[in-house]
Amino acid sequence: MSETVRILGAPMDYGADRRGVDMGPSAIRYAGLADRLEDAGVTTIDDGDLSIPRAEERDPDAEQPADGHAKFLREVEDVCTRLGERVESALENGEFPLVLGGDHSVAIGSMRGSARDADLGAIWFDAHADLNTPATSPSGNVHGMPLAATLGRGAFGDVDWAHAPRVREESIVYVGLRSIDDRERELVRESEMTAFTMADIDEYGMTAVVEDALDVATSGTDGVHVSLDLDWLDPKTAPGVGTPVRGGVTYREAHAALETVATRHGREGVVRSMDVVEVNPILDERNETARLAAELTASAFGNRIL
Ligand code: HAR
Ligand code: MN
Ligand code: MN
Ligand code: MN
Repeated sequence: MSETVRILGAPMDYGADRRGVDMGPSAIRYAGLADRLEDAGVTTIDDGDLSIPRAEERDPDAEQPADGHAKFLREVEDVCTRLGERVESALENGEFPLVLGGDHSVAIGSMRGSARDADLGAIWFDAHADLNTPATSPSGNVHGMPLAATLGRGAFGDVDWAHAPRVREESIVYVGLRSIDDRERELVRESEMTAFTMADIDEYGMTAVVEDALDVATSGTDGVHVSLDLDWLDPKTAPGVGTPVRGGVTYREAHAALETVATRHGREGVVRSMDVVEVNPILDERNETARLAAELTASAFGNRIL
């Protein structure tokens, strides 16, 4: 039986400084996402986009935690609550929720929905650790905080992000980490998360790293959330992102990684949900990064040449 993927657009840019990432869902669709997924043998249903008020209409500091800074906290919480409900109902229908961001704070909603009825592991394909709390964040941008929020770490004021978190630190794995704030480095070191940096990819190769990551994320969990931040790739390959970091994953490595996920998913059905985030069409070159996002998503569902 073929898998049904429900596409959920979350055109949110509250979590990032560079405007434009709210156009990500349109750009990824326009780049042929549904066709690429059909090539992979998947049936798609597109839910369209969540309706999200423009940032200009809101005060980023209307509600702030006592200690620290987290811009548009209420707005992000509202979007993530609605998104989480959509993710949860897709899963209840037996569908695979695929969330298109938007900045990476949408992952708070994706993971909350995906973890509602399951113990969830996660693979974080990203240049960044996204483990800041409002108190440690150098920017106040929530896209640098989704893992902290999901784990129930840090004080987010009145906002109880995680509710009952069913994502445990030891089930979260970074792949491709290469940009980390000083205080975040301590948090990652002291945590029980597994971190494969770019240096680990150099040393062991992408396929071996992703196999190990899947072993960790599936161990003792009911399924895995795959979070794909396009700034994971090298900016020469994926220029359309707000926070590029050089020394990233190559085109081939990226496909190899998602193909490894697909092989394991095809055998064991281990992946429950996915998000594709941080595509910024304003900074992109001829929609290249959005096209890559569509292709890599198809690779994750088993698209192959032969
Ligand atoms: N660590 C920095 C901060 O907290 C940069 C945020 C990360 N940007 C992202 N997330 N695109 O992966 O502000
Ligand atoms: Mn990120
Ligand atoms: Mn339920
Ligand atoms: Mn990132």
